Amino acid sequence: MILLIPLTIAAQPYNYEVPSDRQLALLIIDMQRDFLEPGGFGSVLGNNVSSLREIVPAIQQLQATFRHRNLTVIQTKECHHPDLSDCPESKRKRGRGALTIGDRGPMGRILIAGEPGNDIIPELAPTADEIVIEKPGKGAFYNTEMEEVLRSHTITHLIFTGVTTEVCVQATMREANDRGYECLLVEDGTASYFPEFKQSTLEMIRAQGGIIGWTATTAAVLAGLGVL
Ligand code: TIU
Repeated sequence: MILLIPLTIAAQPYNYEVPSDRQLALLIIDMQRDFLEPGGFGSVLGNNVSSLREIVPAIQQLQATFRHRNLTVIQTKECHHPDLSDCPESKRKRGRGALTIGDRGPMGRILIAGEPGNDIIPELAPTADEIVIEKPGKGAFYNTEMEEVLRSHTITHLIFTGVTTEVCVQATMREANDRGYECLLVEDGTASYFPEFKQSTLEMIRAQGGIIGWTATTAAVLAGLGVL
């Protein structure tokens, strides 16, 4: 017999209820060297990448808790095939810096699958049996196996972390919300190169009675999981 463990997480705009912890997954979006280290995609777009590191300990704590409870953890990586067949020219042309997607930088070819710079940062490295979904877009449902993976794991509730808040995290959360998933964004587990964009994203997600979903702190999520 499978034991159903219901969870309540203190969140905004109101409590986030999960019927069974088996229906819950932790999503870690794009915590890659390409976004967090100098010389990667984030920095060739002109951003100061150092501030994103501050969310690493919170995500590590959530990752460790989900692993310990044998709950589903899914990581995503934004990347393209080496021949760029899955990268629209419109995306390559953006940024207008000296380097763009596919060019060679200090960590290998920028935003290309298999290059050192495209790896997830070592602090959050997935174990061999954890799910990693490669995505060519900002949203993690576009042109990926995400929906199939969630369905096969009977996941209905998603806890979102990662970077950047208003780009890949928000895009994925909106895609998930439209597909009927109940989504919660971890306030101190997500970061943007623009703190004011992060703040606005948190507010727009939980506005209008949770139009896109919920937000909560790492401490509240851990408390809901019975950890703190
Ligand atoms: N540039 C930026 O803020 N983000 C991205 O390009 N990708 C993700 O958010 N992962």
